[in-house]
Amino acid sequence: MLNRIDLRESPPVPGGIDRDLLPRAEFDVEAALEKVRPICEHVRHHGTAALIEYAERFEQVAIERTRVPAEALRRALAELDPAVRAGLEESIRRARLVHRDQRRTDSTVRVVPGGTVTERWVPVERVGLYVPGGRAVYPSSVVMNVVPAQEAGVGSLAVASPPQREPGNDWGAGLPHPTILAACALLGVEEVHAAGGAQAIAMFAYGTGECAPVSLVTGPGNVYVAAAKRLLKGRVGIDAEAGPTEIAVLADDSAEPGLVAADLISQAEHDVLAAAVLVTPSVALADAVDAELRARVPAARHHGRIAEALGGRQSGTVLVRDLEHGLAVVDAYAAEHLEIMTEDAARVAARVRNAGAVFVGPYAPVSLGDYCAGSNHVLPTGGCACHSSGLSVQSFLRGIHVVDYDRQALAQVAHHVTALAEAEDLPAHGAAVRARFEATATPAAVP
Ligand code: HSO
Ligand code: ZN
Repeated sequence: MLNRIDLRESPPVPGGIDRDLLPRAEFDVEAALEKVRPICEHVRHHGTAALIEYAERFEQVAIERTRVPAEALRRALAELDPAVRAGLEESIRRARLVHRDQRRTDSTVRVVPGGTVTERWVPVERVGLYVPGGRAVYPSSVVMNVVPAQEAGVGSLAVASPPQREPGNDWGAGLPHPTILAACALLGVEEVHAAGGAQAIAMFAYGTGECAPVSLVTGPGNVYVAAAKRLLKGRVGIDAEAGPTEIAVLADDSAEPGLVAADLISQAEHDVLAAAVLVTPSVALADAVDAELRARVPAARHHGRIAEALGGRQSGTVLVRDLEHGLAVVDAYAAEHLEIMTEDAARVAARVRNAGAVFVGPYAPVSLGDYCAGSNHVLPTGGCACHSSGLSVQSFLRGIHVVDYDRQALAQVAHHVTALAEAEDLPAHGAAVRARFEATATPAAVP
């Protein structure tokens, strides 16, 4: 079922593991850039009119405005399935617990007497959260984006999600999916726009008559959304260019093959490009997981895309010499989600360096984290976990250094500034410091 990559005999390379041997999806953001550029320009110059035009062209739905009326948000919440509402409420409650704890407090360091540096944490003023629509309707992603932004203290929050053509009820055509609207209403988000794809990102970046520009855009999306983020980065901040979802499982003989298979399938369910990777020193486990997959995939509702994802070059079983080697492989792979299904899983998990999120032992499947663990599910993909983190309160804050030195404290260090400025051939830098003392100072104060 899964491609097998046998690294047991592979010689070490500089850095330990040859990443090119590991499975990984092609996600060609570069190629999408050229398609996305004119769309962004059109939104920049024509605002809402461009968004109306693109809703017609890409979503085949006529809209008159992007802003969702408050009444539609209220109605969506009133009509939400009570079980889904209860699930979302629990998801929100747990996410708030975890994200509230991520808040930062300002701190002041007294560098010298009379000289302090304070780090002040200031929330981004206005944020745009993109929530995909179409095949992927994820109210859980509304929770994962909105909760950290709110806990960070972001004052102004706008959500965008594509307008639906066939809403499945009698009132929602041209609006985002009703469950998305209901999730927004539950979270107290009042500004929601029916806008999808690259054009939604451009709406946030440039602003339109209906949507004020934002400073930061977050949220997952397809390759066009990722390309628009890359294009407009700088004009707006972005969280990450989210790629297809990934699960890696580091497992030994103690793992239950049925659970490993169930978890690989759970993320393969997202997308034909989703990646499911098993890393194990046990050929017996690899064989047993394959057998479980063969039995389980045909019975799954989305068996077509699951089979394609599992059979794709981005998925596979990597055979390693031992758990030590396995840890080196999962670190080199830097999965979005990494499950540890080994003996003494907590100890093994503590040694992982690169992963978006780590799930420890048989009772912490990735799908728990997708909805109700309290952790965030917007995580770095495509190997970016070796340098980036998932969405958090920190993503919505800026740390501002406030430098406060008095005359004495500046005098004490002035000669060092002058020397460094001279070394960089920037004498005006040194002069700016000396000027403080030349005008009013007694000569003795000048170093
Ligand atoms: N596993 C996805 C998130 C998600 N799963 C949303 C279900 N709904 C990426 O972390
Ligand atoms: Zn998921």
